[in-house]
Amino acid sequence: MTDSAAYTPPKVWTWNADSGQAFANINRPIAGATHDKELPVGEHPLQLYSLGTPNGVKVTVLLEELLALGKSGAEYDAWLVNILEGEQFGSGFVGINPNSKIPALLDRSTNPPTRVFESAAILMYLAEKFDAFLPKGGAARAECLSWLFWQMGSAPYLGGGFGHFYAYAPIKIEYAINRFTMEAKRQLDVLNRNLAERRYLIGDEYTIADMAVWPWYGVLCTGDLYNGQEFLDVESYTHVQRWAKELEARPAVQRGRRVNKTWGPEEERVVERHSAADFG
Ligand SMILES: N[C@@H](CCC(=O)N[C@@H](CS)C(=O)NCC(=O)O)C(=O)O
Repeated sequence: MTDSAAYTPPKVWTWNADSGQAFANINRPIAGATHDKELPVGEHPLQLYSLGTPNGVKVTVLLEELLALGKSGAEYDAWLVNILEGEQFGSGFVGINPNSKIPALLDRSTNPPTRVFESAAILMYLAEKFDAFLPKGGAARAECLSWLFWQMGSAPYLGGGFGHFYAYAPIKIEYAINRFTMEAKRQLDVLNRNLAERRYLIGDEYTIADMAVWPWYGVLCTGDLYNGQEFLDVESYTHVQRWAKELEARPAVQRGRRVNKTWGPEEERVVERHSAADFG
């Protein structure tokens, strides 16, 4: 890697697969499959291909909440996609998500099966299919979708920006860390001000917007994301703290966050989920 202060971009960028970047083994400037691999299929109508990262957890929390509500059609098989091993580039996975990122869902209750990719699209699809956690219309629906898409637009600055440069980059670049820390803290303040006046993100109703935001900003404030709690002074976002603690006490959230998890204490991991019995 060149010294960043001395770097002059060439006329045309070329790919150096050994760039020394974090995740260089899976990052590529091209899309598409790298190898043939069929996806496994279980017995339930809903097949989820995922990993227990914040984007994956959004969907497993919703599925567990739907089941807790008694929506038995939401039974699902959650298969592990090991992104560090490049499994997102297998032909079967690319067939349901051409963007090669978890989570991806296949609904086999329709003919032909329906593929859904992008976590917010999956949340909306399931919320509409089971008629829960998404207000049907008017201002409440608009507010729910606004916070849902706020999360989708904001979290890449938290993960790909702050998280990457603070925790993962092989060199600490003050300019990049300052830029993305400023933005991460601004986003936390946006949430904190909203939650100062509301129990959940849109008011008194718990929705898919909370489920999308919690695995990122809730876990950042009360748990362990990028080891940045002290640096970001997360304790000072008291309303986010209160909301995050309320959500993490929900049994469905506790189950959902364990699905497709391959790290942390052994007893918390549910590497694949095929029935409620998998939670032990
Ligand atoms: N906007 C996408 C982002 C999904 C995403 O970034 N997934 C990451 C894991 S959290 C991934 O699969 N990365 C693999 C890769 O980039 O090759 C969504 O919300 O579904």
